[in-house]
Amino acid sequence: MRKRALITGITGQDGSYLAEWLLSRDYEVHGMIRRASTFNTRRLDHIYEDPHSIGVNLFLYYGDLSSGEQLSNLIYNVKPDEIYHLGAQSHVSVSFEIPEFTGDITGLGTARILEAIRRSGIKVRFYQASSSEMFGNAPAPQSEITPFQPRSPYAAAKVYGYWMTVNYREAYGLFASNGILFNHESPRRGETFVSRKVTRAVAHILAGKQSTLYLGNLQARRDWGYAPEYVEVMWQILQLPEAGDYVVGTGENHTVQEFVEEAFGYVNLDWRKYVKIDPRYFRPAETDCLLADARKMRQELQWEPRIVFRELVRIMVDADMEELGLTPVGEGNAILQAKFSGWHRWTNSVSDVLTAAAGRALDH
Ligand code: NDP
Ligand code: GDR
Repeated sequence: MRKRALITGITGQDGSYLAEWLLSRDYEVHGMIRRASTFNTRRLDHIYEDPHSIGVNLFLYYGDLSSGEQLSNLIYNVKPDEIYHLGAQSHVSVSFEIPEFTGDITGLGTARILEAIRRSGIKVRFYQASSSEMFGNAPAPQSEITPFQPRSPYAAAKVYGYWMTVNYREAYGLFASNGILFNHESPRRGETFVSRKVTRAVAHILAGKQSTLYLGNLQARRDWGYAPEYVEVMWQILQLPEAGDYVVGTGENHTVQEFVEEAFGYVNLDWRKYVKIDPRYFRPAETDCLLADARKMRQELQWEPRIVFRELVRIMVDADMEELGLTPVGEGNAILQAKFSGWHRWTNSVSDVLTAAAGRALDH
């Protein structure tokens, strides 16, 4: 029988890739989206199917993580086999400006779903999108046994969600797992996260549309991977015989400055001519150094990242160049063709789904 998955945060970077991955594995995919006055389904338009057609496998519903009642109704009506809880206010810097909202959506939102599952009595496997940010300034490398030291309202909310997931597993026997994912990026990354901010700026500078890139702390170190690989891992975690908690990352980290150097260097630009520091992008507290010790993941799931840092930067710069109508350097696209041509629902390149979808809207 066809499996049924419910995804919160389906309009986000990870949710959109996960929906594609699950559709390619013959799942029926259900997703919760927020009503907005502007279109927020851009990352899904290329896989959206008209509900009037026959054989539709993707279904979208309005809802919000602030409403336990809506979540209960959704879970009861859809009766999913697997729930991937990816919805969140996911921006660390923004969480300092809206800490209460972040706690409500990113923290309590998880409790609302877990409680809705418990009350429904439905046998379902639950995935919680936990984060390396929970480690804060705990010494690197960080593994499943590293104690959390959250350094932002976002990270504190994720620690709550993490422990609620463990608690529902222990208290009620729920199949509930945490994926503790380190930073993962892609051409679909939100434009205000540093990786995409940099690769977009490179393309805009080349196109003559931007002259300065304002950034904050260039010395923070992150373990950056490629998002489509990470959604495969989310699925793998829910296929294991037992629920558990897993660190997922590449085991290689770089400073923000190294990301900048790599992106500008790829197109032969001297980053020093364009990058300026704006203290407004400094955070009240920073997570300085994240590096995954993903040995458990490697052993239990035989997972190895295929796309490494240098390649990730090239994929993202190529995509942003294409999106602006520039001819990409091409190494990024070649890497994708060679290493990742499997289940992506795009035809020629990483960015054509974005440009093809521009201006289209879902019919709700
Ligand atoms: P995005 O910010 O791209 O996506 C977040 C999703 O959550 C969007 O679909 C957004 O909807 C939705 N959302 C936000 N607020 C609400 C709400 N009140 N009710 C319902 N839905 C809401 O995040 P990513 O895809 O990058 O990340 C997915 C998850 O994984 C998040 O929980 C994130 O915190 C976590 N994570 C991400 C990592 C990364 O490096 N990307 C690493 C570790 C964890 P809308 O489109 O309408 O804004
Ligand atoms: P992060 O990602 O906070 O790690 O959270 P982000 O890309 O926002 O920041 C990474 C590092 O870059 C520094 N930085 C800047 N960051 C932003 N956004 N904008 C800037 O101009 C800038 N300049 C320097 C930051 O200070 C930071 O050190 C992401 C999110 O996806 C979370 O949801 C997820 O849980 C973690 O990754 C793992």
